Amino acid sequence: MTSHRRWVFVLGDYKLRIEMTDWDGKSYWVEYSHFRLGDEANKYSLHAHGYSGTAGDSLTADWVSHNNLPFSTKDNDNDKRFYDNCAEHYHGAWWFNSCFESHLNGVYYHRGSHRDYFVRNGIQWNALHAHASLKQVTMMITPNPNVTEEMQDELRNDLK
Ligand SMILES: [Ca+2]
Repeated sequence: MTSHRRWVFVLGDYKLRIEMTDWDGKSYWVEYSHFRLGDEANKYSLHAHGYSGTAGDSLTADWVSHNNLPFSTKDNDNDKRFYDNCAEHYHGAWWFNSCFESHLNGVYYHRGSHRDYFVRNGIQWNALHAHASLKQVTMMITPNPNVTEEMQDELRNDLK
């Protein structure tokens, strides 16, 4: 049964909703109609598609996409920056590129200010604030009910 659960996790198709509030008290949301993670061998890579929302797309927009990138932690550097460890530098785990357009596991800064304007290691969603940390963030997933056999095949092929 364990493998069954794992199968569901890897191939499951989810909807992702992220709600964010900044220190001005303004709230924003984004949704990705399809969201799933790669398996352990693929280092839990990010696969998100179908953006909608009010915050702007700092996860999958072409010029800054985090799509298909593996998850990085400070002791597991899978990012695209060869000369640095993004997770260590920015104090949090994420699907780092070199390094990020969004980073929702950053340092919590009261009032949103960073100690250093150029460090940018706070809770970041660059489409909202490139140089200020967010006050509150919630990431939620819910399974997509209508995953067809065809879509499952696509997901399987995608993981090969
Ligand atoms: Ca690196």
